[in-house]
Amino acid sequence: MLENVLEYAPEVLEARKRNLPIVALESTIISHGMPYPQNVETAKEVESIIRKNGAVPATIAILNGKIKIGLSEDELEFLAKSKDVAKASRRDLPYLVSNRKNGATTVAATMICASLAGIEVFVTGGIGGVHREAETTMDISADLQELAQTNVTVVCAGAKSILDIGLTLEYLETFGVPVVGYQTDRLPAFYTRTSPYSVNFRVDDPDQAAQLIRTKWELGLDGGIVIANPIPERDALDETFINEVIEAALSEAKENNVAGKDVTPFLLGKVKELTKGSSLIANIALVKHNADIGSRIAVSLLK
Ligand code: PSU
Ligand code: MN
Repeated sequence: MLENVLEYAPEVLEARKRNLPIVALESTIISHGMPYPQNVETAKEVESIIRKNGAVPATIAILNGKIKIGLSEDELEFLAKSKDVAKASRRDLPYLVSNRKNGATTVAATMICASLAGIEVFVTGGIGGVHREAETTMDISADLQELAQTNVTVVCAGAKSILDIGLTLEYLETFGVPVVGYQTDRLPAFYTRTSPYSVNFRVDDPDQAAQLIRTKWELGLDGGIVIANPIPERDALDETFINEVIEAALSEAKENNVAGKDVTPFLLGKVKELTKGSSLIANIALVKHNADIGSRIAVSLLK
């Protein structure tokens, strides 16, 4: 069954044959995370950064019910432009595949597909987490459960403070997911290089990251690892400014009774609107930076 559902791009197929490092990329960030045309431009630039470092990019999505491991330029363009591609997390995959639909994969779904394709490293912007007031809404991203069980390393810029970062760390601790700072002791908060929280461990180069990842899996400890890589200094946003924006976005979400899988896209959209585009520039910069570090880690894992 699986071989009929998984479809590799030619470049990725070739990389598999030659045992080259492959880096997975998600597609929700393209369809629901950034506006057109910056979304497709960023997706292409991120792929080229990965290639420059000697790895092969595999952007993942569901198209006509096929799990695509690597997308063509036309497919990227389609995802970037289309208004009605479903946001696809773990629970959505069986429906989208069996009904031959399209879906843009979240962190959780991208981890699942990467793991099916034997890909160990995945680069994105930020992970989902425990939302603020989750004690009453029970809104906890499926990304966290995926990190608990699926063997893929996720390179990101930490978690946005649209979330309750403290509770997100508690959840990850319970499920045994190491949160590792890349050249930092503080957990980055996406737009800012720091947050009030520490990471669990720190690595300072790709080899140290690769050793930790390899060791976890050799010990039979299933599940992912978060590599938290701070946004470059020059692209970081002012902490007070972004926190005010996030508070405003959160109260609008509450007023509008936004729930379920619409919460994160709603908040991201509001933040973008209220920062008049400066959050988008920061977002693009941090994803590219993650692609650079993530592909170096993927190369190191194959040494
Ligand atoms: N956080 C971001 N940008 C994103 C997302 C999260 O800063 O694009 C997307 C990712 O695809 C992530 C998903 O997996 O939102 C989480 O959604 P939810 O909170 O509904 O699980
Ligand atoms: Mn949610």
